[in-house]
Amino acid sequence: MTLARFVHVADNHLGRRQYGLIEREADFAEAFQEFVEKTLEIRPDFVVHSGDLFDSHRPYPHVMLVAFQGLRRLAEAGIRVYCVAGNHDLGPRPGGGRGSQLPLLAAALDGWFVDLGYHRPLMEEGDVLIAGLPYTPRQEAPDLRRALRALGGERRRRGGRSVLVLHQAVEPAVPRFRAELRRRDVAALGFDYVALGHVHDRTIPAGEVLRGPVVYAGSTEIVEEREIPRAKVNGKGFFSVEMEEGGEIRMEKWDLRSVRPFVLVRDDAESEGDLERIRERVLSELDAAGGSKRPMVRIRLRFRGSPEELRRFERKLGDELGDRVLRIHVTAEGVGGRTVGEAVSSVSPEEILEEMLEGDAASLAKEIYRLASEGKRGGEIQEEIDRWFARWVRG
Ligand SMILES: [Mn+2]
Repeated sequence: MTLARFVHVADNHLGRRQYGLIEREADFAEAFQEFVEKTLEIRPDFVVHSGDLFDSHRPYPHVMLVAFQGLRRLAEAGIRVYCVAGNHDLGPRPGGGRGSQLPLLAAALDGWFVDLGYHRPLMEEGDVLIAGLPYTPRQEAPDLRRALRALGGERRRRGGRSVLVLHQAVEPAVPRFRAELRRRDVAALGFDYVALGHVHDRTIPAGEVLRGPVVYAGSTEIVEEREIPRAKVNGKGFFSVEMEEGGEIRMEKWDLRSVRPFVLVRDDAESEGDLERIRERVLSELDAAGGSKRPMVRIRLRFRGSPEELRRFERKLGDELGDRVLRIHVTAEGVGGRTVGEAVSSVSPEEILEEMLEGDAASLAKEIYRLASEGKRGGEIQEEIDRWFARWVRG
């Protein structure tokens, strides 16, 4: 007998404007809306959301509205959403600590949206205990593990069915040196289902009936190019989960139709002949792309020719494909990693910074760009850098 049925979703990254394209921002909103539609059809007892609802801790007002309207539809259908903040949802709070938009949504949705955190990590929905903590960075992993042990103890004390919701890098999905937690430690806490976010490739359930699975729902759209190959095989979407009285778990995979198809071609090119071969490859992959939207074409070349040759190639492809694709984005790297040419419709400064820099440096550069583009002046930007530096030194 089924005791409870819920939906597990994560990493919607609302507001992400990939390649600076407004169409890509709309794609992320549409994937989220399709998740809402399908969830209304499923009519689960509740939803767990494992973080990164937003792409930024400062979403634009229209992006907040997309989130609010979708969540309100679930609320009106009597479906409560239990959410934790992901690293993208979180930003610095003046005076210390981290904050997100989730408390605002919780207040606006009057109990139908629950922001699980260190302040309130446990809730009960019917007979099911739901525990969750926000993203906790690696340098605070000891605090996270302590809090998890306490939640595991509380679960044992109460008994009954239980779900744990987290947004973390868990080994072995993530290599040990970048992970905050190990899967077997998480599994040992004894929850019937562990709903994870952060890794954007979804976990494919290993069988029909499971015990205590530790599962990434995956992102609902393609956030990073490296997700493309697995998205082609496994799709993008969310899970519905049935909890049986005896502790068995049955998962069902739901794919989203609105996800933008990608044609990704990485190749070496030394001559115009090679470019011709690559052009044919793009055309045949485009024929096989499928999907309900015009594909995004992404070509990454290691290239020995001239920038003129590359531009001719890009123009020819553009003329040929024009209305069959959303956009063609070609980057070419010369010998030694030097960029010899880039042909792209419109790229945001954030995208360029992301390509140029890595990790903390990219985040800091984007933060400074954002502050400057919001009209912040020297002193305020300086304060932000000081806060960043203080955190970096502590970490
Ligand atoms: Mn994410």
